[in-house]
Amino acid sequence: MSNYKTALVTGASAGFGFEIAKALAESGFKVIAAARREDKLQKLAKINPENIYPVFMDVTDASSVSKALNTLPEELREIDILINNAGLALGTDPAVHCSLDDWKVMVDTNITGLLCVTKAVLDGMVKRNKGYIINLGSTAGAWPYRGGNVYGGTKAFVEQFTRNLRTDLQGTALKVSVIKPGLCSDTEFSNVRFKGDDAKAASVYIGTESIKPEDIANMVMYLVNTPAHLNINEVEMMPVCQTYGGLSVVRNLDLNEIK
Ligand code: 8X3
Repeated sequence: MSNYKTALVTGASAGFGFEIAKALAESGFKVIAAARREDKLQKLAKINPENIYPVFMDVTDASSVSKALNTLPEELREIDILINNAGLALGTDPAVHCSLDDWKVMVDTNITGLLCVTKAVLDGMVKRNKGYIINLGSTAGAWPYRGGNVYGGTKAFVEQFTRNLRTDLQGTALKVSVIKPGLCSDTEFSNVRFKGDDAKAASVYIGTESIKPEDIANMVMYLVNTPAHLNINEVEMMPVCQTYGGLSVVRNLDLNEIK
């Protein structure tokens, strides 16, 4: 095990966050499992009550983040690992038909939320010269697809912020990585994206063997156990059944203005 002892995982109530928190706790880390849904956090905590400490946190609200961190028991105050996992997608409509409110929610959670939590732990990590921040990006941040508009934009932010954060931390022992998964099943991602239309959500994965939350948790465990001198900057993951879309061409396109 690495010399990291304490980990904070956001979005720990389901999906990647749940599995990452579970895997870290099973490996002996003390895990602060943060999310808004306390009932689901309690379920997680029951799996490993000794190592999982559930906390209510709304990552989009800096005061909620600081309140949660300020009320941690003394032995959990020094956070060594931050897994910035909380995030969501809403809709796959083309930009012209999207709701501005949906866009704002994605920006709030995927960008502002990640920044609120990062800011809250970074100072302590730098002072102790010890820490590892792992951000959950997405292939959507690197590879555009129809309907990915703002979701992909927020994940492009996560990717570039990770690089810039790492650059700013040069000269410290801190590590920063971004994991960019492609198609992942067995999470609530598509159910949230399609606003509770579970049939539509399930159809995304028909006939695929997609990435599972356990695959992401395994990758996190690999990263946190790398030797002190090694920083894995970026990990892009896709299931074997998925690959790049290629560039598309519309034929006989009408370029005349509609009067
Ligand atoms: C999840 C990958 O392709 O559904 O971030 O946007 S994708």
